Amino acid sequence: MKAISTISIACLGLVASIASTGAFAHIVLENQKAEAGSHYKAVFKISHGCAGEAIRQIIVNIPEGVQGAKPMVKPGWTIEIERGRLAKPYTALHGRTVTEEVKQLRWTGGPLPNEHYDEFVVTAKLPDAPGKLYWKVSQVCEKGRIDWDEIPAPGKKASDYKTPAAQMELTPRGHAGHQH
Ligand SMILES: [Cu+2]
Repeated sequence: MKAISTISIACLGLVASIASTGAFAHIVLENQKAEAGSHYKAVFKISHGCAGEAIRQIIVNIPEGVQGAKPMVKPGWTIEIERGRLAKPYTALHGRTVTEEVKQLRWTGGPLPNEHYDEFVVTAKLPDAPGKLYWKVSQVCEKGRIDWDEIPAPGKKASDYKTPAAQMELTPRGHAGHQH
């Protein structure tokens, strides 16, 4: 009995602190800036269900140009990895030719109640070109789903949309170690 009430108090505290920090009650990335071409740990922050319904599945679509995506295992959730053929094969570490790439990751399980917070993690190599990078993510609930897939039109920002894709900024690569 005591343990249960402690947990629910911790949950309430977490919900309150998220609400106070923010504008963002959507699925967003923890770190929204990284160097182009670097190895990146994408942490997707999940802060609510679908109109009060618990989440049963999280779907992360891997953006074009992101290489070698790997989902972090998560107790209570099973992972599916969907791969697709690449139009342009590339050469990876150790001279290995890559003809297929991870296109989508799905975690199924939970449920993750609307009142709770959670994170889903992917590691991958980012594209080489600097600029904005958008990750389309979906949450599937006991009833209904939300697709965070809107990409801002020129001159607009994510907050202008109801269901914006998770976004980040790829900064130019550092020059350390380059020959000029
Ligand atoms: Cu939201």
